[in-house]
Amino acid sequence: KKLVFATNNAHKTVEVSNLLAPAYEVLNLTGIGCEVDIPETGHTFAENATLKSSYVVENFQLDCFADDSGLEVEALNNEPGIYSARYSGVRNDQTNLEFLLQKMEGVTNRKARFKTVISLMQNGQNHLFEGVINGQIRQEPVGTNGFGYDPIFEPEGYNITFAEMDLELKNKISHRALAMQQLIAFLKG
Ligand code: ITT
Repeated sequence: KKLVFATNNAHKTVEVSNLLAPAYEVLNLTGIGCEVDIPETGHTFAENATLKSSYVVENFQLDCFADDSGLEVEALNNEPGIYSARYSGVRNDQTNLEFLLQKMEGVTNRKARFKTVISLMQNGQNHLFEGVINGQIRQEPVGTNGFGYDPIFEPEGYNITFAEMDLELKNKISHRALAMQQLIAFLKG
């Protein structure tokens, strides 16, 4: 069975495809011939996830799901949040990570959490699933796996960053994995 995932983020596609295999084959936006960067004008993860999933329903008449996610840092009033993908003003993971580390210079409260909200549009109905993981922001980036802020995020209960984990471990514990587990349970009915 095929499931449409309304994303342009190749890293998200890899993580999600892995969680849905072998039961489902995942088609991302490129996979359905959608070349658009869907506008994310909402004020919450849920609103933005719904904007992405609804866009595909309206323009391609396909049921689908979308993921809106980001990093909330306590000492930064939960920034970058929904602005995680372009926190520094540009859409570049490395630049955004360095920008965040700079803001955290001298800050002792390193508490942060990653959040994912998934919107599943099925038969005209919107179903929302949320995943959260707590952790802390490292002083320096470590690790080369994953994407985004992974090299500076150490999840609670571990002494390595997301970027030091293999896909299998990140996919057991991450915000996205937790939201996906709920989506999968829902799909199983
Ligand atoms: P789509 O909207 O096309 O799905 P995107 O990259 O724009 O892709 P978001 O709007 O949800 O996705 O922005 C999420 C940003 O938050 C992403 O670019 C990363 O910087 C960060 N992020 C989200 N999940 C992450 C993860 O698992 N590890 C590291 N950073 C993550």
